[in-house]
Amino acid sequence: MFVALNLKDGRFAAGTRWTDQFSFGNGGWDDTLYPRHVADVDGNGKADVIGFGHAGVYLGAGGWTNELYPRLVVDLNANGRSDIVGFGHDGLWASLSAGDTFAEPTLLARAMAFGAGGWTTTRHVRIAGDFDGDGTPDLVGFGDDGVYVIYP
Ligand SMILES: [Ca+2]
Ligand SMILES: [Ca+2]
Repeated sequence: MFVALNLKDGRFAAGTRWTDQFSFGNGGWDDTLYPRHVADVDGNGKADVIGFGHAGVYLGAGGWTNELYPRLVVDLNANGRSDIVGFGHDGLWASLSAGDTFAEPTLLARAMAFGAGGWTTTRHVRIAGDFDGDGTPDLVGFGDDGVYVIYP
């Protein structure tokens, strides 16, 4: 994993290697199967790396491929710790950060999923944004017939 730090003047430093983990050459991290995200999981103000590996997220096993079951990393409950949102087969799941681990996933809604409307990553973008202005992220999906919003 290479990191290019922001020099705060519109430029970035040259990328330097911080770890050999989470790479295709060391562990077979292929992004179509095992996406990686960067977010602040423990709330210390510094970014952490989250890898959705074969054995879990290091969390939730179960054949999650990026093509059918995208995952987002957002701070769902606005406590400064990034949480995981997964669009699984039958719905939208969330796993809250406990700082150094994630809680068991819970089903938020039976919507915006491959098994709940035929949603796929290539045709139906799903993102997070605070649409009602309450300070917590909402989940937005661009479906076949319109835009859907879930307020978790
Ligand atoms: Ca959180
Ligand atoms: Ca909101």
